[in-house]
Amino acid sequence: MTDSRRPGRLVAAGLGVLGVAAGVAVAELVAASWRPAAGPVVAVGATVIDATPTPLKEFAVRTVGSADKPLLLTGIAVLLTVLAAAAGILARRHRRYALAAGALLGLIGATAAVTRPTAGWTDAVPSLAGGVVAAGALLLLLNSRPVAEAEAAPAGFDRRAFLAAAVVVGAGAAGGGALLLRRRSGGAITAARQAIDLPAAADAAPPLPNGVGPGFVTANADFYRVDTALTLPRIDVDSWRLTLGGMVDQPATFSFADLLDRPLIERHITLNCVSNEVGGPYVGTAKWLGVPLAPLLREAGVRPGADQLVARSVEGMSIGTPVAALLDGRDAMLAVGMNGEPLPITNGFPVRMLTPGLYGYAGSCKWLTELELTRFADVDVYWVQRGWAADGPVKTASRIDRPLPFAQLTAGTVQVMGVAWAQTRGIRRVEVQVDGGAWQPAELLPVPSVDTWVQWRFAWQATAGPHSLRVRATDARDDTQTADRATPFPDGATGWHTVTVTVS
Ligand SMILES: Nc1nc2c(c(=O)[nH]1)N[C@H]1C(S)=C(S)[C@@H](COP(=O)(O)O)O[C@H]1N2
Ligand SMILES: [Mo]
Repeated sequence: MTDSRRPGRLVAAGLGVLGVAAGVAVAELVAASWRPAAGPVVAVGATVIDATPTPLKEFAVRTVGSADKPLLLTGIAVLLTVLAAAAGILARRHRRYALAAGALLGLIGATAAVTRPTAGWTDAVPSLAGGVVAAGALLLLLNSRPVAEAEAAPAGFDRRAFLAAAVVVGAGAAGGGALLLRRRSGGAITAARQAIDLPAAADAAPPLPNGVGPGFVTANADFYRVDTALTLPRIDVDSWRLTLGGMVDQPATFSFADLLDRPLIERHITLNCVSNEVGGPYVGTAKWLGVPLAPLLREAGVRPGADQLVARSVEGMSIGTPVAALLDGRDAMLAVGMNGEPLPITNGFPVRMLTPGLYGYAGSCKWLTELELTRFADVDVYWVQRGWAADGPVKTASRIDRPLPFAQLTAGTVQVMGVAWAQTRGIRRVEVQVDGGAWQPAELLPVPSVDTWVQWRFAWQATAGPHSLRVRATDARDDTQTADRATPFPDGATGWHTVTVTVS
């Protein structure tokens, strides 16, 4: 009798996957309608990201770029499917495994959700609800009988198939509902962003000098994106607040309108990532609009001894910046605009910090919500906890953009060109070396300030054969880039960018 009720292994595995899918769908629906960040999939994914050792993160950024997040989500889905199938097979003999599977998944999701940096205890609710649903659905499916083995069932009525269909429909509805809710709230934020009419800067960006080459300003759509956010924080500007506190005389809270009421500055500034390899793509230049940070800090009254400004974002990132850098006269700002429009959501909407001359991880917190004046001795921020340098000054760097690596060229004059940067110091000289020969000066195109990259070009008389082209830059302090190769970890890559080409 008991045996006749027992589904085959394959059926049991399928029922396990169905039950868990129903649980996950319900958990995501509860989260989406209430607290999007508390969804188990995103919470577990974000926890995995934070727990990933730095070398592996580096490897991921290097090899898969921004595909790392979809890959992580796919990995979670595959693992969950395997676990669910195993739970179904185990529960076929002992029903308590269904309960154990529901409890385990619920607890994993709940633990991940409540331990996120900005979470509260109630963030456990979606996952726990999902766990209960998963266990319940699995038990229901396992306990029902196919018609062939159930004498009492009416002919043609397969109770298990019916239940399975019901669970599929239910899970599909819950999952679809969750996606719809997410999409709708995302759409509302996108619309609110588009409706924002940013005021003109009180202190506008100086016009770009004549002779600036194409590509000097990076379009928003082409601007690199580096962050740990598995799902984009979608912030409602009306309820958004920025608090300024810690070691200050006058703590303050700002709404978005409060910030826009202050005199704004507009500057071309090049931003780059400490994880960028020599020759890498994680660097871009935009025209930023924002509230200058130094006057804000002076008004608040920074107490003696406060040497670090910790910026925190809505999704829990923390970024520490030396107070000295913020008060030394550079154009550090709370940016609200990028290339003439409100900040794109990917680049920190509605407000991000931006500190010229520091790598993004040390001065440019996106989706900002809190500024705390503190000491480096008292607070280790996110990347510092993971071994990166507490201070993040940009190293002088240069890159060859044309010709592309392994290009096939024809003999004659070839325009070699690229960019070099040393924000806050400026670039004095760029030199090109062909096949290890003498360093030859490249022409520098004009720039609006020391805070942007410099475009350079070099007319090369190319002769037939394989060649290597190499570039190095010297900053305005007369420091030339070192030839020593260093990895991005822990404070930025060094070495000369080299490109190999063939001329015929
Ligand atoms: N909230 C948040 N801000 C962040 C990060 C992040 O992971 N989360 N990454 C930082 C890093 S490492 C860089 S290089 C810049 C990248 O900014 P972008 O994505 O606008 O180019 O954002 C910085 N600000
Ligand atoms: Mo970065």
